[in-house]
Amino acid sequence: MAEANIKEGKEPLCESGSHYQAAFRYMLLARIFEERTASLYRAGKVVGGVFMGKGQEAFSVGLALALDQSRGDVYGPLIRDQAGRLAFGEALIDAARTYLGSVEGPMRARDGNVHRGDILKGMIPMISHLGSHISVVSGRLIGKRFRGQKDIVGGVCLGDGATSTGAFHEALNQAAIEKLPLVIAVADNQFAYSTPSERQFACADLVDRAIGYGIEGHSVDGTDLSLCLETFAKATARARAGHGPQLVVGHLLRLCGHGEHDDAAYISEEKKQGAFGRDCIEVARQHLIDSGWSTSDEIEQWTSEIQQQVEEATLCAQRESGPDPFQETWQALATTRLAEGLIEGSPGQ
Ligand SMILES: Cc1ncc(C[n+]2csc(CCOP(=O)(O)OP(=O)(O)O)c2C)c(N)n1
Repeated sequence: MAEANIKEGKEPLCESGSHYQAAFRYMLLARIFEERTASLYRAGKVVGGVFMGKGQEAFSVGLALALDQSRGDVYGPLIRDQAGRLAFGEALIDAARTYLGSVEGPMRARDGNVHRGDILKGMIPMISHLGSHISVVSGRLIGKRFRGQKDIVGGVCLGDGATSTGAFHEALNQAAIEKLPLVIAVADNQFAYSTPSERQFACADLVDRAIGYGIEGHSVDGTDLSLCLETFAKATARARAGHGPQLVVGHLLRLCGHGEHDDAAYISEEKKQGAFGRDCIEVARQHLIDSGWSTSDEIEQWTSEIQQQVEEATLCAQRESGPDPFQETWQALATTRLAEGLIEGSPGQ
């Protein structure tokens, strides 16, 4: 029987300073960019919602860095995965252009801010926030299997609320039966909008569900970057080696509202002071200093470089125009690319 529910230990098995530094910088870039975007939203410069990944950056980056775009891995990020998107290769300017409605952006300003992606690069635009996202990534993996492509892993991101939907159960069951090389990252941030976890599921840890589906599960402190990197590296390697779907549950707290329109008044002080209420960026910053991998001066230097980078990207996107309705074809972007034969296996090829 497959090994199930691998509870991650407190100590990471191996670590490299440069890998950890790189992960931290993506986390910092995501945080600073999202804070800038939130302030533009409050100033009325962003149309649509702004959803932040505050508190989830370590978990997000852990999955994205474990995937390998050059091998054809696919990644299905969600609304709180700015850090992972950047780590998987999204250009900051593409994120800024989408939020600011520039026609130069990857979705030509037609899609919701977080509904962006690049199918050719393996980054699947999210179709819904909830469980149906899994089937889209599974479909991509099955397609690659039909074409004989091997050793490819798909990573898909979910929240705890997604695990309460029927689509989650159907998709997990199918992935288990097909033994898909799928890593399902569930960020248990203790809330689905304003519904707390205790009103959503009765098991002690969502990872316990892995046993019922016959798949392997991993439970990790999502505020600890070392453990996140370690856990996702292990889960991805097992998926690639043919051990089937891997359910990775990260325990953390959403350190913001559901979106910037929500003040999160329902998140109690007790939860904020709880074991998973700490800020993963602060934890990682301290770890960099304590391990001697970086000094606080160095981290300050990165912070100001990143602030500059974010400023340049947002200013550039703000100067660009929106789409001209008379020039646009209004076809779905993926369809245009299919028609042009740009997607592997498409009729045009
Ligand atoms: C089928 C469906 N029902 C409801 C919604 C509205 N909705 C969007 S996000 C969300 C809560 C998601 O919570 P969770 O999965 O825990 O993710 P989190 O926001 O905490 O990251 C809901 C109910 C939706 N997008 N799709």
